Amino acid sequence: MTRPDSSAKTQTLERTQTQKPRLWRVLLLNDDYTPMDFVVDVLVGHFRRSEAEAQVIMLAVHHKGQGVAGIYTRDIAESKVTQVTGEARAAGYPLRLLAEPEG
Ligand code: NFA
Repeated sequence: MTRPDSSAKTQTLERTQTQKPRLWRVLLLNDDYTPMDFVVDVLVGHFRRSEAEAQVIMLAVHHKGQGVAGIYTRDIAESKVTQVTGEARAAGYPLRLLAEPEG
């Protein structure tokens, strides 16, 4: 919809629908050293996965090289990457994660 601004020299575009934020995938990357149990614990503790789901995702990453841990808005996705990477380093593991836009 358009309506005249108070000056009547310009018009303002109005939209009824709120824009949905673009979503970001948090990817989990395989490596040779991070224990499988640690990866499963990360998926349960940070990505709201059940133990069974976490096992499936972990094994898919182990065999295929990478996989999706979860999908979030940009801020949440980036803070998951930062938090989990920090936990992995603190535990002495090289686990890598990254956030990428969907679509
Ligand atoms: N490949 C790792 C291992 O054999 C397990 C792993 C899975 C690591 C998924 C990172 C991501 N211990």
